[in-house]
Amino acid sequence: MDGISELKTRYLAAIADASDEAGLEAVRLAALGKKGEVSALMRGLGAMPADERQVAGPALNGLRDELAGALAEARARLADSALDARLAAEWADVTLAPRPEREGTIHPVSQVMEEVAAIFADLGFAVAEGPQVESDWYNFDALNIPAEHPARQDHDTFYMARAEGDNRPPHVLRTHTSPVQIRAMEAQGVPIRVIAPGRVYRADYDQTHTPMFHQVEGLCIDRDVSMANLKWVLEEFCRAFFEVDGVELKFRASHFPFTEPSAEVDIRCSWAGGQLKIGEGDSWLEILGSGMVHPKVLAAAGVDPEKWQGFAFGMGIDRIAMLKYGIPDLRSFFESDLRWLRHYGFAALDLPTLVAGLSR
Ligand code: 2NL
Repeated sequence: MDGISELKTRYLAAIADASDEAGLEAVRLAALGKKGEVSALMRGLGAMPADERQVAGPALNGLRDELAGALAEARARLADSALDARLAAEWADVTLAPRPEREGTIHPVSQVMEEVAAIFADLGFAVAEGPQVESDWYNFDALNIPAEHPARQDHDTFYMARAEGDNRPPHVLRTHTSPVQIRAMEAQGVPIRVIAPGRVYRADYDQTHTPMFHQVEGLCIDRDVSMANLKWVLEEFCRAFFEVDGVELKFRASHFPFTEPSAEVDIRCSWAGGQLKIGEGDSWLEILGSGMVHPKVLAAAGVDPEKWQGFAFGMGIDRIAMLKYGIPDLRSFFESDLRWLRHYGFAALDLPTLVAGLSR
């Protein structure tokens, strides 16, 4: 059959020549599509005399199968070369150095806690931690704060709810980290030197007070500890923390239920040009409270006040961080960390940069 071998030669050539999948599809339609040449010949089989059909039928079937096979092969070949072309065009250099990532940063309060812990570690103080939800015993009674004391009013302290009908005294969000030190004395006994940094809670919110803030307390109990030791430890701390050598502290008589005698401690400073400078000038700034641990507090912690004595102190971490780094409003800790971060030179985390990063 000359017609068939002509078709076969022509279509096999067209298939071999097709340079993309669309071209190949056009060849398929021309040969094997509903209106294709091969299909038309096959439709003509019915009208042929039987003897011719017996020859033409198998020949056309063979042609159709051969072209279909060639089309499938060509389709695979074109797909392969399309993939090869894409791989050549879109290669990635995995050895390229990555773009620099914007880094987060340690929060200034965390940083100051670390600084404080490191300074007291050099002075022989370990770090103690404890629960933020406390019993009223550890938070108040053990510290010689009586039931009538104003600090125990609903108004100043966050009380946890009790179940209906449960009449035990409610737990509180600790108002200071002193309970951690009571627990430390019970657990480790004396002599003891610890600091207790952490979150504390009071129902207060204004320019200088936030409902959650950070405190570090310190405790030193031994056979022969005096206020002179307290003074030296606090002077060493202030010298190291504020980085001023000739630091001067003033001890002002004061009152706390848990210490006797008690003293508030001021540090020499100046406000020249509205700028606070620690360690020089004619002004004094209160930085902490302190005193000799009250005998009733030692007894409540299971320590014999006839044999042991010592000092304790407490200060606000947010406050000393503000003094060291010049932040005017305590609320910036909650409402605008960016001010802090900029102060530390982390411009990469400022607002415009963050917003640009998000919309990219
Ligand atoms: C302040 C005053 C102070 C203490 C905290 C304390 C702890 C124990 C026993 C006795 Cl276990 N005292 N802590 C003592 C004096 C003052 O804090 O103004 N804090 C911000």
